[in-house]
Amino acid sequence: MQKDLLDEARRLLHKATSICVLTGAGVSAESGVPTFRDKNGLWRNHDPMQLATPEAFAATPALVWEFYNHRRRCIAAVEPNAGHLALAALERRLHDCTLATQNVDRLHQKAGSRNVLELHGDLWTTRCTACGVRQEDSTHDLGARPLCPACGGLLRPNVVWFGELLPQDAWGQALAAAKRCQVMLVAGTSATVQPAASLALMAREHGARVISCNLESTALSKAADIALQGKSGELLPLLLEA
Ligand code: BJW
Repeated sequence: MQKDLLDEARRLLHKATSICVLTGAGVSAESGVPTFRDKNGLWRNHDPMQLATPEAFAATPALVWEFYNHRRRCIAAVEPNAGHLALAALERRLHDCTLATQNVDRLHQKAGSRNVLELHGDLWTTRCTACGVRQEDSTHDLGARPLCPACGGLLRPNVVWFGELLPQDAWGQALAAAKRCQVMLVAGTSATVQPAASLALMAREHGARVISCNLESTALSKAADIALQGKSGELLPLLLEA
């Protein structure tokens, strides 16, 4: 059964000239990056509303920075897996391939993907809460109250918290890619967070076939044309090999 689905998905992907990919934390799980909502996920012991909202940062910046410094140390030590590499290879052989990721770990870029839209920002960039300046900084631990070298304001992680708008440029490009693609490939996301999760449905409304790869069944995998169950580090290379 899964073999038939895999063959059908491979056929669709090989025929397509325009593909949009949406990834989530599950794609980095095999690299050793914890997901959010799985039983061993980041939010097993933490309330997201106390760590991933602008209100939480305003109330307890040191606690929020402790969480993000921990995450920076974790991703500094990991490497892309076979799923990231398969997606990078797909981009190299296709003229129109857009990778929209909810991940903030930069592992797609480390694997060689170039056309990456970071819908939820990234962990290696800081943003000044006073003057707005963004700066790349690969220091693993920035301390409890990192300050802006330009104006002395408090820095925050350049990620998108609940209640905040997605970066409009990245979101606009992701929407356009979802609307024009023939196949939308969704991997490793619980598809619970909007508006990112809506990209796949948007693609479908515009005529794309939707393929989902996830360890578990999700609302999106139920709505997909083809739902493949398994690890993305195993499924994506099988699906995308030339
Ligand atoms: C594997 C695997 C393996 C494991 N192989 N698979 C309706 C419309 C619009 C907005 C909303 C709405 N209802 C509610 C909202 C607001 C909110 C929202 O969606 N809330 C829901 C939770 C209900 N959205 C927002 O606030 C967004 N902004 C917005 O909408 O602005 C407009 C607006 C403003 C004000 C009011 C209303 C609207 C912003 C969302 C920002 C999300 N940010 C986070 C944190 C980023 C920073 C950080 O990293 O700390 O982004 S939350 C967190 O969830 C993170 C992730 O990118 C995101 C998605 O998680 P993901 O990637 O799916 O991970 P998991 O853990 O959930 O799932 C992992 C999956 O992998 C599982 O399915 C596993 O089975 C699978 N898996 N191993 C394959 N090896």
